[in-house]
Amino acid sequence: MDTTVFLVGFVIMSLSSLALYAKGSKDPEIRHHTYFHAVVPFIAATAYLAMWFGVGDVTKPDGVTTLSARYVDWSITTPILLAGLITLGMHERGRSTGFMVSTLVLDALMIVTGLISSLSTTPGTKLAWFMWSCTAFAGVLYNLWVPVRAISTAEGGPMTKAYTKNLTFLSVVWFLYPIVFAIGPEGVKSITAIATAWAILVLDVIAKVVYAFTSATNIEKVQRERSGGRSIGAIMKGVPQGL
Ligand code: RET
Repeated sequence: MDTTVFLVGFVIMSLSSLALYAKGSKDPEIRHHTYFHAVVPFIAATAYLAMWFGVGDVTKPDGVTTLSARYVDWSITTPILLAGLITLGMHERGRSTGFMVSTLVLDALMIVTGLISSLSTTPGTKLAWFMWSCTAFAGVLYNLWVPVRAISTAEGGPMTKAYTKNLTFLSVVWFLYPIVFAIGPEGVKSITAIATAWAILVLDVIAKVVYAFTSATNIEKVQRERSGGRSIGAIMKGVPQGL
Protein backbone atom coordinates (compact mmCIF):
# COMPACT_ATOMS: atom_id res chain seq x y z
CA MET A 1 0.00 0.00 0.00
CA ASP A 2 1.17 3.54 -0.82
CA THR A 3 1.68 5.17 2.58
CA THR A 4 1.85 8.78 1.33
CA VAL A 5 -1.64 9.34 2.81
CA PHE A 6 -0.19 8.94 6.30
CA LEU A 7 2.62 11.43 5.64
CA VAL A 8 0.01 13.90 4.33
CA GLY A 9 -2.05 13.24 7.49
CA PHE A 10 1.01 13.89 9.66
CA VAL A 11 1.81 17.21 7.95
CA ILE A 12 -1.84 18.41 8.02
CA MET A 13 -2.29 17.43 11.66
CA SER A 14 0.95 18.98 12.94
CA LEU A 15 0.34 22.24 11.08
CA SER A 16 -3.28 22.26 12.29
CA SER A 17 -2.15 21.84 15.88
CA LEU A 18 0.17 24.82 15.52
CA ALA A 19 -2.49 26.88 13.70
CA LEU A 20 -5.21 26.04 16.24
CA TYR A 21 -2.90 27.17 19.01
CA ALA A 22 -1.72 30.31 17.20
CA LYS A 23 -5.22 31.36 16.09
CA GLY A 24 -7.14 30.16 19.14
CA SER A 25 -8.43 32.57 21.75
CA LYS A 26 -6.07 33.45 24.61
CA ASP A 27 -8.90 35.06 26.57
CA PRO A 28 -8.58 33.62 30.11
CA GLU A 29 -12.32 32.85 30.08
CA ILE A 30 -12.18 30.48 27.11
CA ARG A 31 -8.51 29.71 26.32
CA HIS A 32 -8.73 26.21 27.86
CA HIS A 33 -10.72 25.24 24.74
CA THR A 34 -7.77 26.39 22.61
CA TYR A 35 -5.56 23.98 24.56
CA PHE A 36 -8.02 21.12 24.25
CA HIS A 37 -8.35 21.66 20.52
CA ALA A 38 -4.65 22.17 19.78
CA VAL A 39 -3.52 19.03 21.56
CA VAL A 40 -5.99 16.77 19.71
CA PRO A 41 -4.35 17.15 16.24
CA PHE A 42 -0.93 16.81 17.92
CA ILE A 43 -2.03 13.34 19.05
CA ALA A 44 -3.40 12.59 15.59
CA ALA A 45 -0.07 13.72 14.03
CA THR A 46 1.70 11.23 16.31
CA ALA A 47 -0.67 8.47 15.17
CA TYR A 48 -0.13 9.36 11.48
CA LEU A 49 3.63 9.31 11.97
CA ALA A 50 3.24 5.85 13.54
CA MET A 51 1.06 4.66 10.63
CA TRP A 52 3.54 6.05 8.11
CA PHE A 53 6.31 4.03 9.72
CA GLY A 54 3.99 1.02 10.09
CA VAL A 55 4.25 1.09 13.91
CA GLY A 56 1.42 -0.94 15.42
CA ASP A 57 0.21 -2.42 12.11
CA VAL A 58 -1.25 -5.90 12.64
CA THR A 59 -1.89 -8.00 9.53
CA LYS A 60 -4.30 -10.87 10.10
CA PRO A 61 -4.16 -14.19 8.18
CA ASP A 62 -6.97 -12.90 5.90
CA GLY A 63 -4.58 -10.17 4.74
CA VAL A 64 -6.56 -7.33 6.37
CA THR A 65 -4.36 -4.86 8.28
CA THR A 66 -5.53 -3.20 11.49
CA LEU A 67 -3.85 0.16 12.09
CA SER A 68 -3.71 0.07 15.88
CA ALA A 69 -2.14 3.56 16.11
CA ARG A 70 -5.53 4.88 14.93
CA TYR A 71 -7.31 3.26 17.86
CA VAL A 72 -4.74 4.60 20.33
CA ASP A 73 -5.31 8.05 18.79
CA TRP A 74 -9.10 7.79 19.12
CA SER A 75 -8.95 6.44 22.67
CA ILE A 76 -7.03 9.56 23.77
CA THR A 77 -8.61 12.24 21.57
CA THR A 78 -12.28 11.36 22.07
CA PRO A 79 -12.16 11.83 25.89
CA ILE A 80 -10.43 15.20 25.38
CA LEU A 81 -13.09 16.38 22.92
CA LEU A 82 -15.78 15.21 25.35
CA ALA A 83 -14.01 16.95 28.27
CA GLY A 84 -14.13 20.22 26.28
CA LEU A 85 -17.81 19.78 25.53
CA ILE A 86 -18.68 18.83 29.11
CA THR A 87 -16.74 21.85 30.48
CA LEU A 88 -18.93 24.00 28.23
CA GLY A 89 -22.05 22.18 29.39
CA MET A 90 -21.03 22.80 32.98
CA HIS A 91 -20.82 26.53 32.27
CA GLU A 92 -17.03 26.64 32.25
CA ARG A 93 -16.39 25.45 35.80
CA GLY A 94 -12.94 23.89 36.06
CA ARG A 95 -11.37 25.98 33.32
CA SER A 96 -7.73 25.21 34.06
CA THR A 97 -8.22 21.55 33.13
CA GLY A 98 -7.24 22.63 29.56
CA PHE A 99 -3.65 23.22 30.65
CA MET A 100 -3.62 20.09 32.77
CA VAL A 101 -4.97 17.84 30.00
CA SER A 102 -2.76 19.20 27.21
CA THR A 103 0.40 19.10 29.36
CA LEU A 104 -0.22 15.54 30.56
CA VAL A 105 -1.07 14.34 27.06
CA LEU A 106 2.09 15.91 25.59
CA ASP A 107 4.10 14.35 28.41
CA ALA A 108 2.65 10.89 27.70
CA LEU A 109 3.37 11.31 23.99
CA MET A 110 6.95 12.39 24.79
CA ILE A 111 7.52 9.12 26.66
CA VAL A 112 5.72 6.84 24.17
CA THR A 113 7.50 8.32 21.14
CA GLY A 114 10.82 8.15 23.03
CA LEU A 115 10.16 4.43 23.52
CA ILE A 116 9.40 4.02 19.81
CA SER A 117 12.68 5.86 19.00
CA SER A 118 14.53 3.48 21.28
CA LEU A 119 12.91 0.45 19.58
CA SER A 120 13.52 1.77 16.04
CA THR A 121 16.24 0.02 14.09
CA THR A 122 16.82 2.37 11.16
CA PRO A 123 18.68 5.65 11.92
CA GLY A 124 16.20 7.86 10.02
CA THR A 125 13.17 6.45 11.84
CA LYS A 126 14.96 6.64 15.19
CA LEU A 127 15.84 10.30 14.59
CA ALA A 128 12.29 11.16 13.46
CA TRP A 129 10.74 9.70 16.64
CA PHE A 130 13.41 11.34 18.80
CA MET A 131 12.66 14.73 17.22
CA TRP A 132 8.90 14.22 17.65
CA SER A 133 9.44 13.31 21.31
CA CYS A 134 11.51 16.51 21.72
CA THR A 135 8.66 18.47 20.09
CA ALA A 136 6.21 17.09 22.65
CA PHE A 137 8.74 17.92 25.39
CA ALA A 138 8.96 21.50 24.06
CA GLY A 139 5.14 21.66 24.30
CA VAL A 140 5.26 20.54 27.94
CA LEU A 141 7.90 23.16 28.79
CA TYR A 142 5.99 25.83 26.87
CA ASN A 143 2.77 25.16 28.81
CA LEU A 144 4.63 25.26 32.11
CA TRP A 145 6.75 28.34 31.35
CA VAL A 146 4.22 30.48 29.47
CA PRO A 147 0.49 30.11 30.24
CA VAL A 148 0.68 28.38 33.63
CA ARG A 149 3.44 30.71 34.84
CA ALA A 150 1.41 33.71 33.61
CA ILE A 151 -1.55 32.56 35.71
CA SER A 152 0.74 32.00 38.68
CA THR A 153 2.36 35.44 38.25
CA ALA A 154 -1.05 37.13 37.93
CA GLU A 155 -2.04 35.59 41.26
CA GLY A 156 1.25 36.89 42.76
CA GLY A 157 2.52 36.22 46.26
CA PRO A 158 4.86 33.58 47.66
CA MET A 159 3.18 30.72 45.77
CA THR A 160 4.43 32.26 42.50
CA LYS A 161 8.01 32.22 43.80
CA ALA A 162 7.64 28.57 44.80
CA TYR A 163 6.18 27.65 41.39
CA THR A 164 9.04 29.35 39.52
CA LYS A 165 11.70 27.74 41.73
CA ASN A 166 10.19 24.25 41.31
CA LEU A 167 9.71 24.79 37.58
CA THR A 168 13.33 25.90 37.08
CA PHE A 169 14.62 22.85 38.95
CA LEU A 170 12.35 20.47 37.01
CA SER A 171 13.20 21.99 33.62
CA VAL A 172 16.98 21.76 34.12
CA VAL A 173 16.85 18.13 35.30
CA TRP A 174 14.34 16.96 32.68
CA PHE A 175 16.43 18.56 29.93
CA LEU A 176 19.29 16.19 30.73
CA TYR A 177 17.21 13.03 29.97
CA PRO A 178 17.08 13.46 26.16
CA ILE A 179 20.79 14.38 26.17
CA VAL A 180 21.72 11.13 27.95
CA PHE A 181 19.37 9.21 25.63
CA ALA A 182 20.95 10.82 22.55
CA ILE A 183 24.55 10.06 23.51
CA GLY A 184 23.79 6.55 24.89
CA PRO A 185 23.30 3.21 23.11
CA GLU A 186 19.74 4.16 22.09
CA GLY A 187 21.20 7.16 20.24
CA VAL A 188 24.67 7.81 18.80
CA LYS A 189 26.38 5.28 21.12
CA SER A 190 29.05 7.67 22.46
CA ILE A 191 28.73 6.27 25.98
CA THR A 192 28.26 2.68 27.12
CA ALA A 193 25.05 1.07 28.40
CA ILE A 194 26.39 0.93 31.95
CA ALA A 195 27.44 4.62 31.90
CA THR A 196 23.92 5.45 30.62
CA ALA A 197 22.32 3.38 33.38
CA TRP A 198 24.33 5.26 36.02
CA ALA A 199 23.56 8.63 34.47
CA ILE A 200 19.81 7.87 34.38
CA LEU A 201 19.94 6.62 37.98
CA VAL A 202 21.52 9.92 39.09
CA LEU A 203 18.89 11.88 37.10
CA ASP A 204 16.05 9.76 38.54
CA VAL A 205 17.26 10.38 42.08
CA ILE A 206 17.47 14.13 41.42
CA ALA A 207 14.14 14.28 39.51
CA LYS A 208 12.20 12.18 42.01
CA VAL A 209 13.86 12.40 45.44
CA VAL A 210 15.82 15.68 45.51
CA TYR A 211 12.98 17.40 43.65
CA ALA A 212 10.42 16.11 46.17
CA PHE A 213 12.43 17.49 49.10
CA THR A 214 13.22 20.91 47.58
CA SER A 215 9.68 21.27 46.27
CA ALA A 216 8.25 20.44 49.74
CA THR A 217 10.65 22.96 51.34
CA ASN A 218 9.50 25.68 48.92
CA ILE A 219 5.81 24.92 49.53
CA GLU A 220 6.24 24.82 53.31
CA LYS A 221 8.03 28.18 53.16
CA VAL A 222 5.00 29.61 51.38
CA GLN A 223 2.71 28.27 54.09
CA ARG A 224 4.89 29.81 56.81
CA GLU A 225 4.92 33.20 55.03
CA ARG A 226 1.15 33.06 54.62
CA SER A 227 0.53 32.16 58.26
CA GLY A 228 2.93 34.78 59.66
CA GLY A 229 5.80 32.46 60.55
CA ARG A 230 3.74 29.77 62.31
CA SER A 231 3.95 26.19 61.06
CA ILE A 232 0.82 24.50 59.70
CA GLY A 233 0.93 22.13 62.69
CA ALA A 234 0.86 25.07 65.12
CA ILE A 235 -2.05 26.66 63.25
CA MET A 236 -4.04 23.44 63.21
CA LYS A 237 -3.57 23.05 66.99
CA GLY A 238 -5.55 26.28 67.42
CA VAL A 239 -8.35 25.10 65.09
CA PRO A 240 -11.38 23.61 66.83
CA GLN A 241 -11.88 19.88 66.22
CA GLY A 242 -14.12 19.02 63.31
CA LEU A 243 -13.05 21.91 61.09
C1 RET B 1 13.36 10.69 25.99
C2 RET B 1 13.93 10.34 24.62
C3 RET B 1 13.39 11.06 23.50
C4 RET B 1 13.43 12.56 23.66
C5 RET B 1 12.99 13.01 25.02
C6 RET B 1 13.01 12.19 26.11
C7 RET B 1 12.63 12.80 27.41
C8 RET B 1 12.47 12.18 28.58
C9 RET B 1 12.21 12.84 29.84
C10 RET B 1 12.03 12.02 30.89
C11 RET B 1 11.81 12.45 32.22
C12 RET B 1 11.68 11.50 33.16
C13 RET B 1 11.52 11.78 34.55
C14 RET B 1 11.33 10.74 35.36
C15 RET B 1 11.24 10.90 36.76
O1 RET B 1 10.53 10.31 37.46
C16 RET B 1 12.12 9.83 26.22
C17 RET B 1 14.48 10.30 26.93
C18 RET B 1 12.60 14.47 25.09
C19 RET B 1 12.14 14.32 29.93
C20 RET B 1 11.58 13.16 35.08
